[in-house]
Amino acid sequence: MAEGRDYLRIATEEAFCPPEMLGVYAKLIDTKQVDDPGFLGMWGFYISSPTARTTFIRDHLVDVDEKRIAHMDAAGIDKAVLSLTAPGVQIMPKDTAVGFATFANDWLADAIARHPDRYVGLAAAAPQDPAAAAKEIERAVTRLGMRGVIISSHTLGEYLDDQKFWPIFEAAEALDVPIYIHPNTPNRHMYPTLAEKGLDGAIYGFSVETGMHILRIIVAGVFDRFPRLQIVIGHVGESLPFTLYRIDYMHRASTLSGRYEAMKPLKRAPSDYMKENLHYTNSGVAWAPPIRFIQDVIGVDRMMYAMDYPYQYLPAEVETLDAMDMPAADKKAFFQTNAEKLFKM
Ligand code: 1DF
Ligand code: MN
Repeated sequence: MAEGRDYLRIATEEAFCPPEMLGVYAKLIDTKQVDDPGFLGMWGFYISSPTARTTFIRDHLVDVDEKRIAHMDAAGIDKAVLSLTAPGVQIMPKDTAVGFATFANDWLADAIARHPDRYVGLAAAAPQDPAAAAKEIERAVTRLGMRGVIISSHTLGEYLDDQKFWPIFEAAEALDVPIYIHPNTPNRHMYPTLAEKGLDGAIYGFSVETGMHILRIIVAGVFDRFPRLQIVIGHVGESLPFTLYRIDYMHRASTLSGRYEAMKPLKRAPSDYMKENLHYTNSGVAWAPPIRFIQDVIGVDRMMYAMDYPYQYLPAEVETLDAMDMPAADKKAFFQTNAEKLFKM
């Protein structure tokens, strides 16, 4: 810890991939073997574009040693929670996905073993095979020491509110580890309208896709069935906290009028789950107003720091966040202690 600072900085949404994953993606793209225009649009670009930004991203996703540690040191990041970059194995054919999740988790465990004071990790899993995913989550947590699970929103257009995926929630709840629901590109029905104006990616489409996924999970009653389950969402809660009041109001209005077969009354209001089953990070948003807003409406103990390396590596953002006008105890919760508790660091 540097002088003048009484907190560690723990970054909680930090992406990596084994180099082999870029090879798998290149093949999926070349052979157009995948029915997901969001993936083809995003990774078709990132896999081969020669720009400075995309080259930086490729070079640093696959590095978990000298370059990444040097960047963490330069930005003053003490520890990182590493997770397989989106969409991870969720775009791969089922058998490939199951095998690659195991490979990626072993690869990450090796990296953590080389830098045990700097990294912890989240386990990848393949929802394409829910039973195998639950088993791999258990192996990765109990044998490899992973501190949670990473899921990149939809899996080939399917969402975790579908009960066939609930073994994943069951495993996470039983193991007492959180699931980080990271963005994926919007599903193939939403993608064209967003991509037409360049809005499919991190600028907006990621939040539309991922915020919807979280709401699907809430209204499906997942937290009534798994009341101790904890889910983490980035990008200042994919904007959901801002309209928390309206989500509650309209959920109540719709359930009272019985308008939707798929929207049944829940035990509690949506905002209750947002306050007791969700954790939030500021990934990609180095801006105090929405961070303080979430601390205010959700709770100081549920708002955590994330950089979103290597997609958004700006050491100056760390200084901006250090300088936030915020009580010292709340800033320490944000940068350090909330992550330590949730990820058992
Ligand atoms: C971008 C950002 C792309 C994130 C990502 O996956 C991603 C980007 C391909 O900036 O285009 O995961 N991100 O997490 O911020
Ligand atoms: Mn991210």
